[in-house]
Amino acid sequence: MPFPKGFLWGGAVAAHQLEGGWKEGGKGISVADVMTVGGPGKPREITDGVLPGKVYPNHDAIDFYHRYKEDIALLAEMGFKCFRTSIAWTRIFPNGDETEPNEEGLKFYDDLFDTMHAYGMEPVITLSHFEMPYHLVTEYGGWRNRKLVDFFVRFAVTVFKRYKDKVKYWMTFNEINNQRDVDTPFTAFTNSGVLYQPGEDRHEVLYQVAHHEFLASAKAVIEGHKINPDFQIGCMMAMSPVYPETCKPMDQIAALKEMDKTFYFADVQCRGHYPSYILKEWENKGYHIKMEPDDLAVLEQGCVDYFALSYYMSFVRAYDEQTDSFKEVPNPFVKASDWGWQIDPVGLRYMLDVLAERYELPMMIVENGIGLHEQPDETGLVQDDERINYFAAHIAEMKKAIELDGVTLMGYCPWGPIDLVSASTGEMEKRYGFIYVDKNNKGEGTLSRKPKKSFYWYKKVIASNGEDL
Ligand code: P53
Repeated sequence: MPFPKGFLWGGAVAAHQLEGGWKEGGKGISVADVMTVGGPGKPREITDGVLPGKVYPNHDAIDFYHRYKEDIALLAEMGFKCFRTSIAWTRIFPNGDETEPNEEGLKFYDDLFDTMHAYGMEPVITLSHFEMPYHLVTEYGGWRNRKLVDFFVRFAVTVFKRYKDKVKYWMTFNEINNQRDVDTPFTAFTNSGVLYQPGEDRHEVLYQVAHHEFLASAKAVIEGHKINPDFQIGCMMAMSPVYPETCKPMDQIAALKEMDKTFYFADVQCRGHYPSYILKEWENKGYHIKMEPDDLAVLEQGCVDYFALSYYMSFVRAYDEQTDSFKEVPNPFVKASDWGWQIDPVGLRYMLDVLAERYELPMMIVENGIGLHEQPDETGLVQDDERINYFAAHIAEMKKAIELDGVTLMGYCPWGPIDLVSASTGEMEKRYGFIYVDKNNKGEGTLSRKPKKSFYWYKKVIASNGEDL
């Protein structure tokens, strides 16, 4: 039996991608509320506040805010042992800089967690998942500003205290390493509420921003353990292995350097200090990252308890001799989804093994899945064999990582068990769910929920503790 007893089979979502109710219960405007719908080849627009005539898909999303009882009941029918969601910061501190929390927001998550527990479902909670208060962007410049550390810690401590007997598993920042890509506005804005300004060195800004987030995360870990020593507080990384294109020595360096952009985030959060390759880069580029005297000690003390990761795809890098630079190239050995995400189940085993060897921490896969274009057939059923095959192949590799390679895995939460708003494109029609939601990219539909074929398949997987794929 590769999967231990008590293995956390479940699914994962984020508040802004499914709740809707963007102005209800005293909620403030978040960064997700000023992002329009995009599509393949059409990036989401980040608007200057909420503008008339634009479509903002997160405002209503799939109305989980009002329908969570019905939705949790459906997830329970699949046998979910856990459910990962985030607490919308803006429901608790609508502007982010208040001193007192919003009771109505706290009450909402009390009810949500109680509903989960009624079905024996363990909440797995992200503190910041692409949904920080927009006020912190306009008034403070997002995480560029060190004041955000205290605002975040106040938010974290508030919810830690409130839910100390209801939530055991926490994560601080979702996919904190997404912002390694400084070329698109999306990552800096969703991760950190940062809009790069013309002429500034984006990497230097990124390192300052991330330093504030590392501090906030470490302080949250330290404070969280005081509130409940049983808390398990993790980091959360988007992990995509990067392979060298060939066995040419410089291709190895190309792949390694790309992986380091991600490892840097994990190294600080898991090992408690900056790795030497980053310190050298700062020195070589003349970067000055502002720190206060105690910061490094805080990082050292605030190491995470476990490693949470999302896994969707892998990449390939090559060294380009002509330009003496590194570049991304497609992988001819794997297929890609309609959105160009390269499907690679073996990459999951590879990634888990590398992380286990590097950090020696228990791990939780808190996202994995495939976005598909889907239509119900004439009987109303979505026949999503492609999704079933995707998951079966990934779970089989997970099993090998545990059984053959000795990886410690706490749980598995496929992304978007119920169709929801895509983070990168804002589409409803990039569907991940075991449950179909009747809503399209224009926002039309009845919002009715219906299990897809994969719903019954995943139920069987959970019931057999991963044996029956
Ligand atoms: P969507 C990029 C690369 C890997 C994961 O993504 C990513 C992203 C940014 O979108 O995000 C995570 O909806 C993220 C979720 C997101 C999910 O992957 O763009 O944590 O919020 O929905 C899937 O297809």
